[in-house]
Amino acid sequence: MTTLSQLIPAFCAEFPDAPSPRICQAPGRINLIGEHTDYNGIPVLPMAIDLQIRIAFAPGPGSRVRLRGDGAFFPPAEFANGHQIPASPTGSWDNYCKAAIQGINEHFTPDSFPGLDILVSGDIPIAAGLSSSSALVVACALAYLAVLDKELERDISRRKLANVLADAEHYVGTRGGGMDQAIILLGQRGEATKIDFFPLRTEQVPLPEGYDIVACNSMVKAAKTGEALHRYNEGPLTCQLIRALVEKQLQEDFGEEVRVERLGDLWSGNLCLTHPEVSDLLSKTFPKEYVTLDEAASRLAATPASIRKRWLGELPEPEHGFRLQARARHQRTEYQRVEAARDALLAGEPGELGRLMNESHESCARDYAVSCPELDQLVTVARSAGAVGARLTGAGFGGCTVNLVPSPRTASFIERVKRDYYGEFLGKRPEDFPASAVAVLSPSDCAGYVSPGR
Ligand code: NG1
Repeated sequence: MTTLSQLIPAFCAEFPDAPSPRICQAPGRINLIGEHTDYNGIPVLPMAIDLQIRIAFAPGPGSRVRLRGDGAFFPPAEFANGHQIPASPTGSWDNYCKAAIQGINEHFTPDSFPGLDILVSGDIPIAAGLSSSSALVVACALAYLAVLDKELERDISRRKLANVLADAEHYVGTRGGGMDQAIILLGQRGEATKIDFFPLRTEQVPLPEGYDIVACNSMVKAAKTGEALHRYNEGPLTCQLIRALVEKQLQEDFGEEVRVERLGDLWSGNLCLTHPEVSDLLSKTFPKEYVTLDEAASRLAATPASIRKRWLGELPEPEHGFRLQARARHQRTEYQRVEAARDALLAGEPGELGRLMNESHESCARDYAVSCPELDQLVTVARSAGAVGARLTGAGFGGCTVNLVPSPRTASFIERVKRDYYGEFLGKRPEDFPASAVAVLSPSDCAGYVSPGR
């Protein structure tokens, strides 16, 4: 990554006609537990990490947004700022900047749409489940706010901005929740953060002393574009169908209008069901593993076409129907695990946290089907190499695992993972994978502006 002192001269070389730039940065994140739950309003427990997207920026000419990057992943791009900014093809990196600008425009409805020059640099591995994409969205948003003369906390709170950007990122085609934007904007150095949604709220949680949080990259790219985008969206879309069927069941049980806006509502608000009550409700709603589109339609007194239109879109129907029972079970059990993990951290019980992380991986793999053979192998290797907890982190389908490792064992853990996973399983020579494939991560500061002197 371009260092802070190199960033300003690099910006001036790219944009010789621009005024002197400012700098802002946004960290990646690693999620300790609570996977694929945020979009249902069910809590998560991530931490911001000491890997960053860092950008130098200045007002640009007219309404032009000019983007430059210091890596091959960031080819030059340009677009016009305006009311509705047309998206580039799926997977283009400029879409993340467009998402941020469009989201801020929708929030502030400015009279004019200023230009912006941006030079992006960063060391968060791309498509590794460490949220490089949301870090880019947040960093671009901070830059654009400054150009609009809007100040964080004065004109928009961090909390509000996190919500605005969670919605804004849907622009790129993913139907994600609000975990990434929230932890990137609200995380605190030295601690993990339990995040609850609707309304967004955070609780700082200490990390266990004498343990390291280690990320291991499976080296399977999990870019949420193309095929992987559809696989990711299968989670949020099928959860909408689960929600509708559960709502229907409740209406039948209570004989009145019960509204469930998102699955997390079951545990809060008017319903405030206990975990055993939710478990009973889900067993009743999903007595068998699969629900076909026709069955769902008849249950909801709707047509398959209207179910597609409202919730599923073009999601292909698997041969036996949608696996709603197991997906719903993951939501319920993961909720319990996040709460138990927070309690374990507050009580100083790292062994319990590790156990919950292991269980979470099994649930993500078996019930939610977001793992892959490489991630499964990597957690197996990690556990035998000394991790007390190992699980996939982030969207899954590749990317990284998160591991809880007793600090005295970290060095030998890293050696074992290199030998047994990268060497034996992937068949790579040590020089064929980057040293950063295994990284000890510390909980870092949230996103903000940086003075170049730092
Ligand atoms: P990553 O790992 O950054 O792709 C995605 C979603 C999160 C969350 C996790 C799974 C976005 C921006 N991020 O994260 O909201 O659903 O998957 O827990 O869509």
